[in-house]
Amino acid sequence: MKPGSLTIALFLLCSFTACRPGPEVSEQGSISASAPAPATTSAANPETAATAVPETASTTATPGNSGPSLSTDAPGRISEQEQDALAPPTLYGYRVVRSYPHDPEAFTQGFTYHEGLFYEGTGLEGASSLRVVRPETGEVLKLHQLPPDIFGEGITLAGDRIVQVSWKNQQAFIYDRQTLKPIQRLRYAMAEGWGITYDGTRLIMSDGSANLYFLHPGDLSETGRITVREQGQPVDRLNELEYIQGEVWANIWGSDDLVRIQPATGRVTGRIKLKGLLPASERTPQTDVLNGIAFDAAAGRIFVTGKNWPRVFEIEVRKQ
Ligand SMILES: [Ca+2]
Repeated sequence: MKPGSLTIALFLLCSFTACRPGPEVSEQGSISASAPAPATTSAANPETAATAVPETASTTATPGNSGPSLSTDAPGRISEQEQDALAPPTLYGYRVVRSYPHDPEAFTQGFTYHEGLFYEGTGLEGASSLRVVRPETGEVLKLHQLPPDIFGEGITLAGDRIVQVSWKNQQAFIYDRQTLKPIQRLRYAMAEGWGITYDGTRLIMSDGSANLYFLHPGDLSETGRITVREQGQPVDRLNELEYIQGEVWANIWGSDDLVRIQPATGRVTGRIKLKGLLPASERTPQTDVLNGIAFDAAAGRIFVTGKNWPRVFEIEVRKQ
């Protein structure tokens, strides 16, 4: 089977079985008008180390994003829509199709693919960068260093531009895709920036909570948000994102799992278990967490890597 065919088939199955809009959509105004503060996790300095997060880590409740409510017009029964919201996600394993070299000094925070090249954003103050990388060799073809006080986070392509967010600076850096020349800086309202992706119309951003924020690509104003839930429960620590054929895929910070999210509802329809992807023999004290999903839309290829990982893996997901 051609790589990616299974993934596409599963998407088609999803579209017929479980991708109808649910009750969780919350189209709100700007954060300042609708909520006192963006939701944040209680984990301290979550992006600087791979320490385990206590089980008590929780998400601040956000007005307008309460859990699925049961209907009152049909006592004792729940609607099909509500059953969907509470259904367990499909579980997937993986198969490595191929691996590519990756700079083990790259503290990967943003990762995407376009026309034969990886685009990668790295983090840490004093070491944050935006780079264009040749997949086959790992060669850095273009490099832009961020100011030393900026901790770089997620990146995405949006047309002929690249958007790179920062961890706590509330600033996004906009670049020309071809040259990496900085075009402008824009502010956003979320207290923290983690991951970002683009669905062709909207930027979609994570902030370490269970929320995804939809932003206007022109000025980063919020046009809506959803809370991501798995069987009705919020899934926080959403980190690096990738828009893949109508879904948002996210890796969960500190875990080896990716989740597949319906952007219209926030429902987690699938969970991909990547434990063991980077073999123990290739791990060093500097090796950090899984972080980074990229998608080759033309060929249906999925790539994943991690912070300071020596390799990028092209994977095929398989239903367990
Ligand atoms: Ca990505």
